[in-house]
Amino acid sequence: MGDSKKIETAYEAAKQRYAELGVDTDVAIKKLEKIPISLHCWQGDDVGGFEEKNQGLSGGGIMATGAYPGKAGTPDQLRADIEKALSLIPGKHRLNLHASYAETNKKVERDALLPEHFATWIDWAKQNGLGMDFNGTFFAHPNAESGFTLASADEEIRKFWVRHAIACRRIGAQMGKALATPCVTNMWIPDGYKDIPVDRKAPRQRLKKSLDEMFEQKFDKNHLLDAVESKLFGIGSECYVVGSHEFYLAYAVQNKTLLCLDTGHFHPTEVVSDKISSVMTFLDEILLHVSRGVRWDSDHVVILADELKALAAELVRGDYLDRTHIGLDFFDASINRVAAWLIGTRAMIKALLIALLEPIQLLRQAENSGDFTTRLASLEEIKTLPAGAVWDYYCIKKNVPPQDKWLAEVKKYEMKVTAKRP
Ligand code: RNT
Ligand code: ZN
Repeated sequence: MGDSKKIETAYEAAKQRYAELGVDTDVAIKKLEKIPISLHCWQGDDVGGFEEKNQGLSGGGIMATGAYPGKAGTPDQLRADIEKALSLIPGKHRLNLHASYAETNKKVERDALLPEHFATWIDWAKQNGLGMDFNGTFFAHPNAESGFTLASADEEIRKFWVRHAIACRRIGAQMGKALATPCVTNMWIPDGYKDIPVDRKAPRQRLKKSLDEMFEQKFDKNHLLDAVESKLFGIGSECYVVGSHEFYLAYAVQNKTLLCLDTGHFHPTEVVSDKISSVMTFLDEILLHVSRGVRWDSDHVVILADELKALAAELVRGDYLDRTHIGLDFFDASINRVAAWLIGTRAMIKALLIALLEPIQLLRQAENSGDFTTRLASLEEIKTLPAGAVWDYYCIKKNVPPQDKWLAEVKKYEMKVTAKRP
């Protein structure tokens, strides 16, 4: 029996098993194929970007570690790597770009960036049928060396970053217009203190002022959606981060922006899965940065962990998928970077599939009738339902390698392409 035949047979058996629990696997697959994941460009080159003088990440509150060979060194290499990754991921997805990936002939300051500096990216996205999302780059820059950007007490520096944000929103709006799908433009700043501050108030007031200035201009929501991203602490901002969760949640509610919840930006026992239904009671839409926190790091490659499954389950159970933009945010320089994208993105899609296959009626019935014994027992039993058989079938239906077969493709690409890079 050929591999595809085996997968189809296993799928038929899985379909029957799920049907017994009132779940239609074909319907789950139909829903799954409509969920785009925004693939972050920065996994491909350790958040390096293509500015004239590559400043690296120092001082930015984030850090890529590892020295695996073969990282993308040019925009064309990065695009080729992303194309390779996308060719091995089922479904239609999006590209999430940072402002530092502009393509300019000569040095263009960040506050002078224009949509034309992203024309090649936009054309490429169009050719590949990808929507685009965008991010301001508020780190790895001389004007970020003090550790403060939009919340800086230095008015010239603060204004510089406000101009950068305004430039980014114009670029995002142009991306959305050109690709006929709204571009979620996210703002994350590293601002904070390594040690205990005595004034927690003034920087937050300055940040509010900057945000108000940045978001003054209104754009068509079909082109641009603004998002603000909170964080608990960063490297070098352990004691105080200006843009905390409370700060941005309040700002987003008051100003009707999207809130970006990065799953690596909270206390280790605090989970984003529990926050979705709270913030969605007050916000129209959210952006997710799906990541994996490990001890002090917030950016490990996403895996199919319990919390990822819980997050996906919340999106499905609450019917929030239409109001949620799912982006990824991790950067691991210690393994093959194309494989990192694939591991993380495939894990995210698997989690969504498992959520869509959940026999929710049974579970709700148990909960609503107060039968918590059945609820817990059922939650345990469904963990070993044959979701893997549905996943493999979904992969072959979408013409991408099922199981671990994508890895051989990545190794081939490594030998032929990435390993040859200087
Ligand atoms: C940093 C934020 C931010 C970055 C990217 C590169 O803690 O998560 O989203 O990771 O913008
Ligand atoms: Zn993030």
